[in-house]
Amino acid sequence: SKAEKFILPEFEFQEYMVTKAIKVNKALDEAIPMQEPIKVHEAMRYSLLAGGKRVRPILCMASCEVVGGDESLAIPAACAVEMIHTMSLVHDDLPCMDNDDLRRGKPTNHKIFGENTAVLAGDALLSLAFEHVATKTQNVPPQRVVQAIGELGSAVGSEGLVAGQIVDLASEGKQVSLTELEYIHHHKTSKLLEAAVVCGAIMGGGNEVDVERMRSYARCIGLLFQVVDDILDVTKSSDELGKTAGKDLITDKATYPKLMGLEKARQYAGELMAKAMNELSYFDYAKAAPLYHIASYIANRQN
Ligand code: GRG
Repeated sequence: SKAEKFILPEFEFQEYMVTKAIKVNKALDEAIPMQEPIKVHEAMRYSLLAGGKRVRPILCMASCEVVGGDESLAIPAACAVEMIHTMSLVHDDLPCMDNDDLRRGKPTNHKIFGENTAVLAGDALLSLAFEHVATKTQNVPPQRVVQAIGELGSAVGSEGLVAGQIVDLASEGKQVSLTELEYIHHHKTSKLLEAAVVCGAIMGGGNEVDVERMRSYARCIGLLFQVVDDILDVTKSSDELGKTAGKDLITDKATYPKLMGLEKARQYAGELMAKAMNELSYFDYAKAAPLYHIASYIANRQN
């Protein structure tokens, strides 16, 4: 693959991811103490602490560090991004949306707490995300905090996640063009990854050029994530004729390999990774190590 052409900086990637995830998990745990009304706080904590990969908060912290900031500046923003991501999953799983029973290997929020509580827990997580950045960020100029809050808002709203979800819902059972597919992925996946990375760079004190380079990096890896997901869908199903293949046939879901062919999709993934790496080349090589490795990981993951 294209990825092998890049020489990655030597770096303990696994250890880095685990260390960062532990910090994020601790901060998330502290962000929502158990208190009255018990039911909603329990529901919020259930999904937030259910053990996602924490890719978005880790990206936020890494982006803060690449522009020269201390990780601590970005931790509240990193938590906010994970709260938003979690609430989008809770609402996405509801019977009125995707109607899923399992998420992160556990019963979905509404299966445990009921639909009404799941809706409210999602709303509360979304509100808390903004409150958390506004009140818990320290040692960052207020103008930067306000800018970051604006980025988060636009990533979630009717020009962000909500836009992606509503276009996705409208496209169900229809033929989707490559342009529409890209629109859905860009809004459902890339926008929040972008906000995570951009907020990190803003909190870390990055200048405008740095912030825009990191935005471009984030867009590339967001799209890359989806293209690779689609490629894995095809390659997995041809290996084992497993569940994925069956599901695809039924929903007739549009994917990159279906719309552009497997080889073109692989080539596209390679180009996206190269572009992401190129944006990083403007930063200190050692400080950018985690971000190189995250891009490479997204490009080369096998499941
Ligand atoms: C945001 C107000 C508001 C409503 C939500 C439901 C909805 C609108 C949007 C759907 C967003 C959605 C489900 C996007 C898919 C994103 C995605 C790639 C999820 C998988 O992310 P991972 O792999 O998951 O990072 P973990 O569990 O590891 O965190």
